[in-house]
Amino acid sequence: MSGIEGTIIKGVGGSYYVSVSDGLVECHARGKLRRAEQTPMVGDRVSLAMGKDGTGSIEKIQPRKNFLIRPSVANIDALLVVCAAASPQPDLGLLDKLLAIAASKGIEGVVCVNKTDLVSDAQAHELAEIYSRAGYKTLTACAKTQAGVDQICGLIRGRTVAFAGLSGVGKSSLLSLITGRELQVGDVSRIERGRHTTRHVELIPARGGFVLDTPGFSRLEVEGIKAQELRLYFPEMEKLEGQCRFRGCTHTAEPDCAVISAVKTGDIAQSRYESYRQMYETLKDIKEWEENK
Ligand SMILES: Nc1nc2c(ncn2[C@@H]2O[C@H](COP(=O)(O)OP(=O)(O)OP(=O)(O)O)[C@@H](O)[C@H]2O)c(=O)[nH]1
Ligand SMILES: [Mg+2]
Ligand SMILES: [Zn+2]
Repeated sequence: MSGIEGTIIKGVGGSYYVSVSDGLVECHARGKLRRAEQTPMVGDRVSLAMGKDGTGSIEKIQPRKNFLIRPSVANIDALLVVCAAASPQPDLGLLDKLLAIAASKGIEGVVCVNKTDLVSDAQAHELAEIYSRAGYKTLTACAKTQAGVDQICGLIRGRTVAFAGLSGVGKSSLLSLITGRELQVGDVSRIERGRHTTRHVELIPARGGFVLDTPGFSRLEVEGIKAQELRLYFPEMEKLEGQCRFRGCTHTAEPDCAVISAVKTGDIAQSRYESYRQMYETLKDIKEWEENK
């Protein structure tokens, strides 16, 4: 009876919808999972037992490769951090924060500059280049003309890719093109008043993998990262590890710091370094506060 494997794509009330090789099965969690305080999450790989009525029960949750808390989702392979070339203006601090969080969880961070129709090619390129030079896979796209959508599809190929970024950057617009499913697209004026259009968390099958819109992920906190490890989650700084005078250099105030030199020569983008400093200060304070408790 058991032995069917699948992936939870959404949870509604107490039910979970599990994608299996030949379709979708509505499931409930077994009491033994609840007693073990194992709550299934969207993205979980699970083993099912089928009941006579065609619904299933989740017998076992496979160990998670990683998970995010808000939104609550497991086993993400890549985080596509979407920004708009304009409208809304790019928030580089947020981009850098999302990319560092992804890295800290072992998730590949990829940058997508959308709405390239609103700026010159040179402007779009300049923005993208900050990230390609830092060592990220970087794409440009336009949901309006569908340019660049094929490259995003190429990124998915059998993997689970979460889309993140400020409200209004075009995540749902791109996802609609990729999945062929009509997702709610918001109008910018309403979004600018701070309301998110996208709400529930659901994996959508696409290109042999899954994609996921992450409403509210832009407000994510950097909790869980240690200040002294942050430098390892900025690839262009990680690359210079061991080249500063002091071992474990935090790249903030130490003399003969290879990172600070690289910022001066322009090899490391000023905006990236500023984001690092800002995150570092926040994380350092969290730690001190916890130690003084
Ligand atoms: N000019 C232009 N407008 C776009 C593009 N992509 C999306 N838009 C518009 O931008 C607005 C917001 O798009 P959404 O796809 O709803 O943005 P979102 O990132 O899903 O926003 P939230 O769900 O609120 O997080 C809509 O009016 C889209 O039509 C683009 O490439 N060019
Ligand atoms: Mg949306
Ligand atoms: Zn240093």
